[in-house]
Amino acid sequence: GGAMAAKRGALIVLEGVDKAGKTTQCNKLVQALQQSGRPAEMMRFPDRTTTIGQLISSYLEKRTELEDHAVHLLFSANRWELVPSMKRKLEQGITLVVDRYAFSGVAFTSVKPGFCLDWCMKPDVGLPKPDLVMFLQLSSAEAARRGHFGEERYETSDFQKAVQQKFEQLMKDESVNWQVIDASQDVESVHLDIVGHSHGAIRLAQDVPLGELWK
Ligand code: NYM
Repeated sequence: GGAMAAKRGALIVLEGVDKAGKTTQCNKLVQALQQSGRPAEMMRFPDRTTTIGQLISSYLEKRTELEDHAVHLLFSANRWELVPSMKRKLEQGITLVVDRYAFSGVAFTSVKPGFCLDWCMKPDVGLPKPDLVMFLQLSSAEAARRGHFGEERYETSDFQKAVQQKFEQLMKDESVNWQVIDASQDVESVHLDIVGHSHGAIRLAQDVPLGELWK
């Protein structure tokens, strides 16, 4: 681009098992960034507002059945359909704070019988690569202490434990900028950790082009 091109925003993802506090922390991060004068917006996956997202939502609410491979591809398609608008916003200098991304996609499906990590990753290869992925770490005992799981599909303690192990495998991949956050701390302490990592990522992202995930 020309000398006047605006600095791009950063793509920041929060991941973790259910009850880790991702949504609360995404909201607080967006607020903190905006208050310090940095344009920022929150996104979440699945984005249940699109046509594909409505199919996913109905599946998660157990109102419909979908074949396991088919629903995996729908979760991925739901990310790809948002890519043009994500890229536009990042180019405009807006930092995107994303509640779940391809890592949830892989971790949740790969727990199902007959799925391997490799097959699960393929449809998401080439997505915009996050500049920072923060994994909100929470023991299953602590998650249980936070109250009952919901009624949606996958919301059982055994499934979540298996998902946690898949996340641990994904975190070995050093091509992704993972940061583990201790989510058992109080909300404000978790927030301060997250803000610290985010400022660093925003600064670094200004000078490097957006990458492609797992490519
Ligand atoms: N989930 C989420 C998947 O199985 N695959 C995906 O690609 C993504 C992004 O959907 N249990 C699962 C994880 C969650 C559920 O829950 C979405 P929520 O509460 O909307 O984040």
